[in-house]
Amino acid sequence: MSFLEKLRAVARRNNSWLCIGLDSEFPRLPSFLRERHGPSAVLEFNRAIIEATADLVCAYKPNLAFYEMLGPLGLEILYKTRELIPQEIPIIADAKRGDIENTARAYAKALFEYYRFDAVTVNPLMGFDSVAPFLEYSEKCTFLLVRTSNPGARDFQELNCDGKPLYQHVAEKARQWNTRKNIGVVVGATAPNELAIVRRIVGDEMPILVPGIGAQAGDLERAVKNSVNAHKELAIINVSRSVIFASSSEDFAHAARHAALSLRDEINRARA
Ligand code: OMP
Repeated sequence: MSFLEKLRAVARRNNSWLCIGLDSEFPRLPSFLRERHGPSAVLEFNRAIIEATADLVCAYKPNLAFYEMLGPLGLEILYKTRELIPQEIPIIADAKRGDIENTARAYAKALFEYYRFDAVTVNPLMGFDSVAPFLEYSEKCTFLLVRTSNPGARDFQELNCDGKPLYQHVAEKARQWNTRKNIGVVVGATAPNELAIVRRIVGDEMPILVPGIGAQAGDLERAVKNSVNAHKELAIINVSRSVIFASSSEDFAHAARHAALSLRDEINRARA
């Protein structure tokens, strides 16, 4: 089953285009969990969040940084987290890779074969040969950073190159390189106008991963309206901190569920 088939099936079943970012930064976890488990609290935290929200999401997106910061134990927790997520729910590894061809091949092998993630984020600025090894996995999806959500996105991504901003060239390349139908793009919710432009460039068959709602204050309604395709789908709205850290007390999983439920419904209202 391809990433797109898996994504659509879960989105339909859960009536959801919400992706929860498992950015489970150890120092931000509820103190009672940290005191009870030490760094392994990250796994217990993820277990509770996944159990509380698995019927409300279209995907999960762990950002590898929050696992790598714990050293080897963090990588073990990442691997085990992968196993906690029901098989039918796609997992996007937010790894933001990008390197020369043989190194990219090793990154792709690690993320797709060892960890068995369904999708990965890649920074495409090193060009096609740095992306190609990921694209060989036709059942997986490679999300290319096009227009990121952070303030510094303007430093390079909006520079005028040959009459248009650099991010638009990247979106055009994403479309050209998508011969296996396994590319997605990343555009921040903080850039709603650019989202609409990118949707026009990439067409209706490509998923757009949209981070920047909640802690980064992107406008959810505009982001959703501008990123969905003609069938009001394929916009994966990622929210991390404002869902998983909705409460820092014993009720944290319940609070995460509550936050996820209202975001899912808000996304659906904006799609309608
Ligand atoms: P919150 O701001 O807590 O919802 O987290 C956003 C998540 O999306 C983090 O894991 C970021 O690394 C990631 N992200 C962005 O915030 N901006 C981008 O432009 C791209 C990403 C990403 O690739 O997911």
